[in-house]
Amino acid sequence: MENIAFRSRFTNNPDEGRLCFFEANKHIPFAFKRVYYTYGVKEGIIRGHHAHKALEQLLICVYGAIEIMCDDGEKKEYTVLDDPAKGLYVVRGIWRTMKWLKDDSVLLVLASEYYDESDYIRDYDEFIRLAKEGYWKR
Ligand code: T46
Repeated sequence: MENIAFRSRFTNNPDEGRLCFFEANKHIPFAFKRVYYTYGVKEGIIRGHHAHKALEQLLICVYGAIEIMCDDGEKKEYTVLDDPAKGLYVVRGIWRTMKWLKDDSVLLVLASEYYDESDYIRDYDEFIRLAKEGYWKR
């Protein structure tokens, strides 16, 4: 996992806010084919509970605060996303959960591939078995 800070531009008037941007293969390490976002989630809700065989993603909390748990089969890492100018790059073969720390936080995700349910591993025991077998070269 890697934390990525985006380029941020802002005008002299702070009331006008900031504009953040990133470009595929330049500011983030892959070309994305899909964008999705999760919203309308209440505080305390935990989503995810799965890993991906091949998918790489960049997670950005564009509003609010969300805790991301990443498990590579050996250790767990926790990252709080609460800055729209920062993202978390999640590589393949990582079991993840996303916990909403504030009502209505919005999670924006850039994905390296189109949606494919067969890329998901939704059973934790199967994930651990594949990780131990070396399915993902770490
Ligand atoms: C991930 C985390 C961060 C689609 O039909 N197309 C899509 O592009 C996506 C992302 C989902 N779906 C369907 C599949 C399910 O029937 O939408 C439903 C909800 O998906 P899921 O329960 O997997 O949502 P989350 O929030 O647990 O996980 C999502 C992504 O699926 C996953 O890849 O890494 O966000």
